[in-house]
Amino acid sequence: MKKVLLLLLLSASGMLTFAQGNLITNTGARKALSLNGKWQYIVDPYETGFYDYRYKELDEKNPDAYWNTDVQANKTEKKEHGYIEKYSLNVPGDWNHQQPEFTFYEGTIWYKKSFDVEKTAAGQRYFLYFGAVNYRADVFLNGKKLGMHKGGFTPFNFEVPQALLKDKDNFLVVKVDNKRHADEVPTLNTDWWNYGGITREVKLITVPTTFIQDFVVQLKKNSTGKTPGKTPEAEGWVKLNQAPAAGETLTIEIPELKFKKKIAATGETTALSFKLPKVELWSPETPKLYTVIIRTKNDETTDKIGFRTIEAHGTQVLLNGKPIFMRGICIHGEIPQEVRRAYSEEDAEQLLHQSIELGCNMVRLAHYPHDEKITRLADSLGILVWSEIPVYWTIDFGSAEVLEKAKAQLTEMITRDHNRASVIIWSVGNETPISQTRTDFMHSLLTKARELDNTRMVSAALEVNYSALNDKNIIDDPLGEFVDLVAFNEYLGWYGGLPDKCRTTSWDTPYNKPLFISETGGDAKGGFHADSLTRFSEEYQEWYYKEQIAMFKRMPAKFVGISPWVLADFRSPRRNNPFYQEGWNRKGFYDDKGNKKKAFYQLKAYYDEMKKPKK
Ligand code: GCB
Repeated sequence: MKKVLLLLLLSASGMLTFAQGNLITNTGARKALSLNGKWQYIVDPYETGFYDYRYKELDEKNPDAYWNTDVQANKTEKKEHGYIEKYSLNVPGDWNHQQPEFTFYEGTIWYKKSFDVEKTAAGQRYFLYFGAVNYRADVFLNGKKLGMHKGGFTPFNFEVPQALLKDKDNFLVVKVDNKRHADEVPTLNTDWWNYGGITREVKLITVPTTFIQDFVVQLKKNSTGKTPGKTPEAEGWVKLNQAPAAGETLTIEIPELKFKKKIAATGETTALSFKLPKVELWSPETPKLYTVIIRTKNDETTDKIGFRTIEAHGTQVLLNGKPIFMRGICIHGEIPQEVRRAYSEEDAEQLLHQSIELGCNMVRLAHYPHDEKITRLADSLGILVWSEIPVYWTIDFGSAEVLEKAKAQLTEMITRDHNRASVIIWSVGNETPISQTRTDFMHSLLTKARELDNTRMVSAALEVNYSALNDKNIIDDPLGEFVDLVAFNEYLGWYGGLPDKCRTTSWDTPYNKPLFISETGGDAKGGFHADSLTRFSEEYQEWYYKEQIAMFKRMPAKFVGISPWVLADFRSPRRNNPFYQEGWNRKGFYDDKGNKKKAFYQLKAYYDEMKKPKK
């Protein structure tokens, strides 16, 4: 009761950021004005543009507020802020890599963009859509606050009232603040770089008054049609932004399958269910995507969707009813060659093609939702995806408010990607320390994920205690009871002993569920060669994987795959060995220049072997 009361109070005071019920999906299919490109900025470490000298929030109309015009009304007016060309940043893109003085910056930067709109006839609505802003975004248009969003890796949109929009010179300002806080998600401590800024695309979307906000079209569980006499069956729903006029109908069309169905809308959300007798199933070998069109009287949206089923069945993972072994790799959303966040189609191509070269059929997009371009590309390349929210290490598990923040990010992640065939696992976190409070928190997230999507697996990367390692290790984290896949991070030979420890070590879990190694790895500086006992040498890392792979081959039958840590070296403020790390986590198979390390060939050989059908 107390918790509920607290939440009500918090939400009434506007402090809480719940997932937005109005998130628009499949935005690539929408008419939109791109607001990418150069934005002017003001660096504001003291947040002078937001608070007065008593540290009280400035009134909306206060001319000193940085969301208000920077143009002097007359020459006597005092103006202490201004946006000019000389100070501009590219959007999308983190600020850290764009100016040397921003490399280590954590705080507020104001972004400003002017734009013109060709307003269409009445009956249109406008939404400002952000792919992601790290971490807090306060958005203002023409001096009016549109809203605030927290969470650095998920999309959000705010409606722009028609009356606020001008034909010329709209003054759009976003206050971006990437300061870390103990009560945020992630919290103060992470093993990755806290890149700040408007890191993903921005656009102004135009939609009709009543429009298709979101929809799901997926194969029903256990309905691949592999069972004799069973026809593949799809189900899902279409969500309009508001209840439609009486008599509204929805049409679902999949032209290639000659499928077309018209149904009466039953309100804001209408359930779908239909048979697809001739559907070719999506899989890594045949990543078949179909054009799916959804229409109402005044609106239409088109997406490319693959149809497959995925489930944990006993101790196996079944894709379209058949057991699979996941040859995975963990990936950060970063392009090390340019020391920046990944955001473009080319970035997604680089990361996924490097993974394919390694022999992977799966990627774990760690430790936060990556750009939508990568899950879409995974759909067309046939790569399985583990997608995760940044509930990382020790966040404030006792806080009801933090739980709401994590749920908001989980909801936004699932909402954005629930039509991606590639995504097979929603992960609610990584290496969270065991306690009842933590387990309740994580359990609540797992329940939420299942409520939002019951067609995929749910999991979390668990950890092992290196100080209590035995020859026989049992993954019995109580969270194991609530996940579909028992996944754990294991660094035997890096954080615990030397790699030859793998020879006498075994792993199992008491849960009758598939077992997955969600991380394993060791640092090597690309180009540094020594004997295999020398830490940070390519030879040490190569030895590490030799021993690990021999151990994988002795894993119990419930072992369904691995996603080693990590595809490429990445920036981390925690890695300060001045000779080998210099601010980089060096556990990549590719170094920061894109060169393959020796360990690459170890893993590739193992994956090539695992690709061959078992005799
Ligand atoms: C882990 C974390 C990952 C780190 C990695 C490491 O277990 O999940 O984020 O970067 O270990 O290199 O220590």
